[in-house]
Amino acid sequence: PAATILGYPRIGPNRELKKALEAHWSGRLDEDGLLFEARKVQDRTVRRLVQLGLDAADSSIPADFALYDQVLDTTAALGALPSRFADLADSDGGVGTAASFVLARGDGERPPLELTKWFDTNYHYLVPEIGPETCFAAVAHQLAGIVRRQKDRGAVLRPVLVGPVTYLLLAKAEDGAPAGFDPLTRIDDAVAAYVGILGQLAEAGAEWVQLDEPGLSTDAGAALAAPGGLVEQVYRKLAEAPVAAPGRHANGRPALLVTTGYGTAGDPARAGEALAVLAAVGVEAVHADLVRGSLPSAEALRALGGTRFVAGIVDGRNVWRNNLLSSLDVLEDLQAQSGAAVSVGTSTSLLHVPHDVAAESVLPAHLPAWLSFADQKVREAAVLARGLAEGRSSIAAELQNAEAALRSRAKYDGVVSPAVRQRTAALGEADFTRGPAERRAELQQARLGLPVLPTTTIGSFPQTGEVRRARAAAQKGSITEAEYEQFLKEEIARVVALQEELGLDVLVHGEPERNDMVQYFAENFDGFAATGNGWVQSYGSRCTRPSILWGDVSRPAAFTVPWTRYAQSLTRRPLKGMLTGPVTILAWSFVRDDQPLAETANQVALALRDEIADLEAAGTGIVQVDEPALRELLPLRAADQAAYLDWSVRAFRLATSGASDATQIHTHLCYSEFGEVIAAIAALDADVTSIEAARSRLEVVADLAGFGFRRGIGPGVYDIHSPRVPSREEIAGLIETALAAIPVRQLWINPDCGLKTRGYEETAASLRNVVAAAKAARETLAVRA
Ligand code: THG
Ligand code: ZN
Repeated sequence: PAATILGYPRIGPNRELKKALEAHWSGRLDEDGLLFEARKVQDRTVRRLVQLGLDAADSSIPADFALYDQVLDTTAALGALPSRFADLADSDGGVGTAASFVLARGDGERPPLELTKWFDTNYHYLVPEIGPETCFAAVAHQLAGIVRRQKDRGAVLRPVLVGPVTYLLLAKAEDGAPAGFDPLTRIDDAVAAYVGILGQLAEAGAEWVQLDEPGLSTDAGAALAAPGGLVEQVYRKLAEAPVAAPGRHANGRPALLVTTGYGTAGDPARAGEALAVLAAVGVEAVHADLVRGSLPSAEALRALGGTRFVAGIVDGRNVWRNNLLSSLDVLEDLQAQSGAAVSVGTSTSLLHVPHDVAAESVLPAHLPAWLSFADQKVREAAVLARGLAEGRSSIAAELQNAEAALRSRAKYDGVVSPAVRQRTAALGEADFTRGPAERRAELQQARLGLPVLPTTTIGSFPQTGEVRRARAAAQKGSITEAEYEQFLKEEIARVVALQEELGLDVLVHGEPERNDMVQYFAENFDGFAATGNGWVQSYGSRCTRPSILWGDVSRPAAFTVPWTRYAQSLTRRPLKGMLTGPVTILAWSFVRDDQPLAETANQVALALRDEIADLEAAGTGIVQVDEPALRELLPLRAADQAAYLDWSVRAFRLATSGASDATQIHTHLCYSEFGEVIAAIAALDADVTSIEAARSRLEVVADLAGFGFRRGIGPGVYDIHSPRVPSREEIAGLIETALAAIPVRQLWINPDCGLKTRGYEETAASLRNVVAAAKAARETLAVRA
């Protein structure tokens, strides 16, 4: 294939698959109905990709149609059920659609497979659980069925699986496996099953199979990709597989395309070596990410020999229009240097970007021409492939259009704002530093007068259907702005009254005015635009609509202040102002690619700093700046992590260090695997940090104590990820655990995370128990003292 993509958004241009899945899970659509809807999305995708320039006859189109998650589908194709789900297997070891949803969502007493971030993205996959006894079989029935059906319709697709090395790298040892068990020790059994799957797919009509090995771009995977290593052994076996099926290749198996992505596969100092290793054992095509990863060396390119090279030059992770001219320069160079045939591809699957810029109606007029969503990216790959094959003149008009768009972007008003540039250029160390922490603590305590073990929540209260309906009505104009504001005020008043009644010490306004904690800030900052339909899958049927940060960022006017001030006017207890931190704002948006992230982060930080100053001026004594995504952007390679942590911590400090020493700065982080970033979290220098902890039964307090964490800390004592109401005794036990490791004057009592997704009934009952447990602990402490 001359042009291809690694994968395409699966959710449907109008979230058709999301809606069908949710209808199915709620009982409104049976399995046949769901599969019918899923096939409609698949057929539409194939039609659309042909329209956009891919060839339906030569395996250019990936069959990448997971209903929930591609790692889950690989688990299903391998029949690799964890023992706790062993009963879900069909008679031949297969895993059907209903069974796969049990893995994804759990049932009755069984929790689902764990969700974890897919590399350094905002997509989450279901973690395979592998033990010494896990079965591996060749049961790729669904995938083979898709290939067969599309073949009947005239399209020879290229089925996609997660490759065996990455699959086991991403897996965790199942509960009950011997201590230190490494899923990779099961590689031979897994490879044997992949060999069988290649046969099943060949029989279904596949001529090529795509095996995704992005795991080779991590430190752990890179170590396996060196010559003579595990990757070489695995792919030699797959390439030599004795597959008995009618196909084009000598031994009957389909041709193999091995993709990498999310960085440089293998040793970054020897870029391309991992690809040469794969080529040498007989893999027919290899792919490299040329956006995040390095260009393969000339030596590696020569070593590719007859192996096709898929150049991942169209960015699968961001939305900016490709610089076709500079891409073509690179591609021509690659073609000249490698004996290999070069195809044009995407750096990763297009899963990470929305479907189509043309479906946008609310973007500011200047933006669409600068952007490329999935459909535009497919065209870019096709155009580049044509330019490479037929010469620049064959794509002269496209090159010119892309150039014109880039030029207009570079000089557009607001892309560079002199006022913002002057401000970042003038920053000095003092702008990143607050007064001594002990002094701050004294001033804050004198001002706030909080009891020991102060209780609070993370910020959001349940977003009821009523709140969402009111927001939608305001957007449509079916209620007036004044009516909407009145509605929000009543909602805030209710939430404040509830917290007073519950007896919480530090209150919040509940955030009913916010849709998404990043989009809300994007809508109120200059240099940012929100999309209308730019949905991107986050996990399963859940999507987010990342905003687009296109210009220099500043904050034209205070926007959280009116809500915070109103809420504070209703209570004498301290009420927190709530902001989202600079790193999270970047992590959950599409960010301009024409300057370093650190520079953009500082601009966002200054906008937040302005908002904090206005909150202080309005009398707010506590401001929380959430950074749930601080760990998300952490680079995959250890060698790159220190530089990232340096700029990200500095951005947080820049946002918060304009606050007076008497203003208490809180932050919230959404994860409990704390160890690797604990020093960075301490360096944020927040006065109080709340973290997720309840699910791991407060294991994290040992890390905190070991590190010598000095500031206020609120390890969550109420797991808000489930509707379950924790009992007072249970919470009391967690507080005891915390007190055993953390000095009492540092400890805060709070839930794990925001309450946005919970219902009011369980929230009130749970918070009542949280407050009661905290009060009981205070009394015990007073007696002991
Ligand atoms: N906001 C943004 N990005 C995020 C999160 C967020 N990335 C990481 C994490 N949180 C992802 N988790 C979720 C959780 C829930 C939903 C999406 C991502 C979700 N989405 C709604 C849906 O798909 O129906 C749509 C929400 C909406 O209307 O905006 O429930 O919090 N930016
Ligand atoms: Zn959280």
